Amino acid sequence: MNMKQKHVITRRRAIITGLTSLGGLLLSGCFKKPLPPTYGNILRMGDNLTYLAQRSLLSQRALAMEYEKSDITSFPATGNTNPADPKTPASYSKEYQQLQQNNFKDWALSVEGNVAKPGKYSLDDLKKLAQRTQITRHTCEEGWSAIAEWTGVPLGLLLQSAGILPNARFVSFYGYDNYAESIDMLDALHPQTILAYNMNGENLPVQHGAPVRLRVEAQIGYKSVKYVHRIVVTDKFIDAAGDGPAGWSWYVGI
Ligand SMILES: Nc1nc2c(c(=O)[nH]1)N[C@H]1C(S)=C(S)[C@@H](COP(=O)(O)O)O[C@H]1N2
Ligand SMILES: [Mo]
Repeated sequence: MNMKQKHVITRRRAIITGLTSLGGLLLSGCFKKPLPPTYGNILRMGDNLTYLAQRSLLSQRALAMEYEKSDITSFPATGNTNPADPKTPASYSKEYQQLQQNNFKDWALSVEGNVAKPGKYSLDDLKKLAQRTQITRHTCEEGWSAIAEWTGVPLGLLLQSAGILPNARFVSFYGYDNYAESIDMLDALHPQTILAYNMNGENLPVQHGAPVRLRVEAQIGYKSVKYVHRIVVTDKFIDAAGDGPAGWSWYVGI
């Protein structure tokens, strides 16, 4: 290769690098549109636009706004608020009831799927990993929002300690009340995506998902699964929530 050819290639590379740093908008517009994994499901058509818009326009590392302690508000508990209550048959879990009676000492989180070391993590195991504290706004699809402080282990850290396999693309979360949701690896590795065990400096209360709940600050409130007991890393997309309660979209970035 002569010098001139080499120069042209280097220049082309520089242009491509420049384009990438423009934010991916041009690249995604010209070459490949990021399609949500629910693509083709008519009930979840809304995902196509929101996923495309956010994944193209926003930096994938964009952080949700964080607040001061003085911004913390009262926080309603919604959806299922106690899987130990047999009067709520749809969400009742005997296992959860027994764990709660023993202050969750025997609780363990199962990490499964496309990880090198599947296994169980006790609350102490999780607390030994580095923690993150964040004061964020929770936005519910029903039209209310509230601010609280959450402390927990970044999901990315836990997944790294379990050894994410190269084909891993999604993570599903299962709650004791049979509630489930899934997110993609970008949201799973997002620095503000944490498994929270403290709320406002105290142990996470039962009505808010004790002993551990997910916080996905880059998305709407219903992705933040309470009462998490099982995490499954998958290469294929699993619509863990089915078509979503009442037609909720799979992807709702905020
Ligand atoms: N396991 C479980 N997680 C859940 C829900 C639920 O019913 N069960 N409700 C979701 C919805 S719609 C919202 S708005 C938030 C409510 O969390 P909160 O009860 O702490 O306000 O949890 C989400 N995660
Ligand atoms: Mo919600």
